[in-house]
Amino acid sequence: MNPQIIGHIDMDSFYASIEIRDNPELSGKPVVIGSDPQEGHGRGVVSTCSYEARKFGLHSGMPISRAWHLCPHAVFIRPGKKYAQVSARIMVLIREFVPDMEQVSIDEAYLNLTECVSYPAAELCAWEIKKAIREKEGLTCSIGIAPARSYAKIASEIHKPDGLVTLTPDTLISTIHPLPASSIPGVGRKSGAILTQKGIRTIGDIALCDIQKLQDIFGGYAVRLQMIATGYDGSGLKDRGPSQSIGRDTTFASDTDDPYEIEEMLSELASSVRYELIRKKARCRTVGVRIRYTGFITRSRAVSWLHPDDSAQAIERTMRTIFFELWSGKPVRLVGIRLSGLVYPDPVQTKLSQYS
Ligand code: TTP
Ligand code: MG
Repeated sequence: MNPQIIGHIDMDSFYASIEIRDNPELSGKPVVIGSDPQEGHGRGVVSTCSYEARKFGLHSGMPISRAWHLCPHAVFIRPGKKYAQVSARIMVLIREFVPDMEQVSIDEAYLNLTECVSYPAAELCAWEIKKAIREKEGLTCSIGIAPARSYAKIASEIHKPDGLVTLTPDTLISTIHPLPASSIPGVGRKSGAILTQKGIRTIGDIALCDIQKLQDIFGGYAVRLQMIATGYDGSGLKDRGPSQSIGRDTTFASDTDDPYEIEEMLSELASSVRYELIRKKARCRTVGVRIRYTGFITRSRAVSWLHPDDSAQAIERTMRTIFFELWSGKPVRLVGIRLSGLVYPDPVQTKLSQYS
């Protein structure tokens, strides 16, 4: 099995960027999303702010009155309702490139990039995701790629906004050790300040710190913290219960532009994923096909049915339709098929039907 490659994607100043996109006059200005500042007397907090506003010291969670005093000429906007819809569209887009993903907040997801096999290939996939989000949604994001979840999250922060940082097993330690200790997920502003007081400033300092000292501050989290700092964390995507999708892909021994060869391979993959579907006693709602051309340009599309199905005809027919939509005639390196939106039999219904 290949060693895992994990990605972390996080949209840049998400709510603020959506407002700026929808009102280009705001571009380049400090924009603050939050409650009404009432000329410095407002209650409530900053939800987020543009990177221009951050130059004045503003950040999420700051009292809105303080934000107003620090930057009274900023444009203050009340949070809108559209953010959830934009988020949902972005998550669908990301899933087209990386079906095995785990959304963790409105603008953040972990990606299992292991099937890219190499770090350069994972990076190309990340560039494509960034490009698609920019073209389709007019927004930028930052992506980190690393051997584990925690390092991917650290990496995505390094060159924000619009960053892409890859930490390979070889560069991991030398890159993360000089970073502030608060770069580790779970070390908040407050505990970061306590660490600084004790002379623990960087991730490297955490790695070398006496565990007892860390336990005094972080209790049970200290061991995990030091594990991350020393480069031993291996966490991947969280187990999300019964699998929500079944996917297979194959790289051709040599790249091919023969549509019959490609179709035949897809057919084989389709019967293999269908076998797995039947074995799980599940049906699926969505069939997705992925084609990676020579040079790693990847095209994928998914089609969903109104009713879940498990028949070979439905899966094959949908697979072929998508394939001919995606097919450009150029040499192909890899093809894949994925069944998602899995529906499992309701255990209560199944039991009842045994008696009827
Ligand atoms: P974040 O990803 O934490 O922040 P961000 O996307 O605005 O900025 P960054 O470039 O640093 O990633 O949060 C995503 C959105 O969640 C953010 O745009 C607004 C909302 N949010 C709140 O409403 N309150 C909060 O305290 C935080 C942290 C975020
Ligand atoms: Mg964000």
